[in-house]
Amino acid sequence: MPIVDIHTHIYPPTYMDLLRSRTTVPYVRTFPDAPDSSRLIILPGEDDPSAPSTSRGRPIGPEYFDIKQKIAFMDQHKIDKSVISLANPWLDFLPEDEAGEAARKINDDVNALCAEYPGRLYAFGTLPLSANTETIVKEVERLKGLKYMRGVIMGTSGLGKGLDDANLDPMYAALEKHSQIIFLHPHYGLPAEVYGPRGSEYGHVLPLALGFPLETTIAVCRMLLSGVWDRFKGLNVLLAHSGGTLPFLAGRLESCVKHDGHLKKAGKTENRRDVWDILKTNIYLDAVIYSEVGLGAAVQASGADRLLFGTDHPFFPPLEEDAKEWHSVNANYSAISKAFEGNNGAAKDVLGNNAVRILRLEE
Ligand code: 5CU
Repeated sequence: MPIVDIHTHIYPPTYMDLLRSRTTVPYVRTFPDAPDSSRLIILPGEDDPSAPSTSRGRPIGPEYFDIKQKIAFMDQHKIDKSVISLANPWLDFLPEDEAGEAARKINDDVNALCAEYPGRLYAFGTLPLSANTETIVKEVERLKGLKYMRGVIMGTSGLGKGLDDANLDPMYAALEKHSQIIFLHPHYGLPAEVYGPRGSEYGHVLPLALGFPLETTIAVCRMLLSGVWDRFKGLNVLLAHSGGTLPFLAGRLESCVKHDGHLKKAGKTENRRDVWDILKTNIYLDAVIYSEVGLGAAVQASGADRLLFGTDHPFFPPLEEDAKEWHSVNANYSAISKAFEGNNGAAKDVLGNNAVRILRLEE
């Protein structure tokens, strides 16, 4: 049985060049109080000069961009295959006239990295979402011809107005037509004010533990409420972090829909696909939730045949300098073994068989 990591990121050389050439978020820079340590600044507000130095981005080393380090990490953690993806914030920040070419270069770069390790690496491509829809659709079509590409990763901003924007329909249509899955991943979190005036005292904990999953949850609920899956019944989406909080909140979402007078008056409470149908038909969930409790909700919502192991490498490395194994990875392994105690078959499916089947990793 192969072990497959479907949530594992890289910043390929072209993208690193871009980050190093910039002086505003997202970028890579050093700070005067630590001139030898490059820091990756990607999240909104992370370069606030008043923030403590340890919450200014994160240290960045070759594990973020050197494919040999990805393979070494896979070997260390007994991972046979990885489906690598560009990490956030992808190309969201690029001007319209640069995005198309950047996407082509980065996707070619990532495809070439996969070709160095045939059978071990596959990838999700990235789309030039700040370009026009014609350019986006062209890239979806071009990705079909890249041997190792198995779908696309994207954030929640869409063309700038979110994923319930009807102007995204040509992209959804192209992705559905070419059977390309969307790996939906958060980046923007929630507005900093929700974390209160003491937010920066808590490092990255609140934005990463809560902002990220809530961002995903809101994005996917907006897709659902706007009828994306009523229009594109074959559109498949893999949700990061076990669906944010969607499995836990799905019942509440449905109840709110059924009790909404505005939706009823507009005729939107009838003849619609409900969240449970979509969770079991169009949505896949990664198993990057670090506990059997969250994993249990994911299994109940979508089924063990739609759950896929991941690590989030190179994020969440151990803080001890000499640690070889990553706690974050072991927490995900351990959650799977506890959630599927006595059901070895399902555990193996989540660890790898599902990914091989869903993402065609034997081709
Ligand atoms: O630690 C972080 O900021 C992140 C991030 O930005 N993206 C991600 O996928 N995981 C952790």
